[in-house]
Amino acid sequence: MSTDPLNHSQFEEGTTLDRFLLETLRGHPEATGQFVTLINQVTLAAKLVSARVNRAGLANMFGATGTMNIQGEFVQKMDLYANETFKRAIEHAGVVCMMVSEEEEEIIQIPPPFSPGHYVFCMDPLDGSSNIDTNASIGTIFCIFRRKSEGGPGKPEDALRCGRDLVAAGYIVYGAGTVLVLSTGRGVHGFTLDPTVGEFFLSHHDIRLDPTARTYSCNEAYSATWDQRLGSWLATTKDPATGWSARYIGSLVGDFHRNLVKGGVFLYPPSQKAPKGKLRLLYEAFPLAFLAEQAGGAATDGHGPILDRTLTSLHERTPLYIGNAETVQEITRLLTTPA
Ligand code: AHM
Ligand code: MG
Repeated sequence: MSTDPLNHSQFEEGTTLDRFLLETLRGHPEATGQFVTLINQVTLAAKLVSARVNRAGLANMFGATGTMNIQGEFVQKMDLYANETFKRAIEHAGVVCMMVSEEEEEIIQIPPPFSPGHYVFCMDPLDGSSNIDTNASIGTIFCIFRRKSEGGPGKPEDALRCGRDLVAAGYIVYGAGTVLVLSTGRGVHGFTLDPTVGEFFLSHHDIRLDPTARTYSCNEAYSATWDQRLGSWLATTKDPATGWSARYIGSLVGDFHRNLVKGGVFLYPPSQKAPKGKLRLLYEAFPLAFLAEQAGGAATDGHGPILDRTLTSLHERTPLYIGNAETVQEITRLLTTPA
């Protein structure tokens, strides 16, 4: 029998996420029961949010709440629902010492009477939510650190970390179907929710980014104020002989998922509108960079690998170039070469 824990033949049709975790984490002493419990709570919240996203038009959940979040963006009703749902599903389980959310300025502490656990859960509860009224793909992006502090409530140092400290990352995309993509540092795997039985089943085993794909995703309307070297690179993709095409939803999780499955590169450079980039390092760039590297791709901020960065503030923003390794390296080389 193969000793490779990720041998595909081991995962017959109908492998649930739960079984996959139990089988792949067996024999890894660092994987405690707390980790599996945390992922189980994440899937519970994902099922609840998925059900609500599907019914949003009927449940009066479309549209904005009328308030702005700490990022200066209009909060959608579904943002709040997703934030509360993930918090409530996780906080009582005794598996995290704190959480961080795009929707909350400060660290989220675990309220009494619940006990703190080993992990730190960071999330964008509903990425791309401004697209919800149009039925486009949106999703939850998350990453997980093992705590650094010794016990008791979590501390800022548990989240202000280097991306290389991550132990797991993933996202749930609520699209035509609901798919959870997860990596615990041993490849990237996708699980599709069967809503009729309420289970996530393995559907995308060991996803690899297609290195030959020539698709880019970016908001090209901002390109006039990008670094000129990037503008020149973009111009070269317009030569029909190069075979490039473009796909952009305006939902990071939807765009990234498309590129992960079909191959491609996503760019969100600094622009006049967003001089430091728009995306957040901790709960957008870190998790997707972890997944991209695990799938054989790369992610940089235009200078170096995203995962080499150390977070200096919870909601720090970053430029992001992510996807096929070769294209990401080419763009990074261009941006680090003096003009
Ligand atoms: P959000 O987390 O508030 O939804 O914002 C991030 C979203 C990303 O999903 C997407 O890639 C980006 O904003 C789109 O921005 P733009 O409209 O500037 O192209
Ligand atoms: Mg987001």
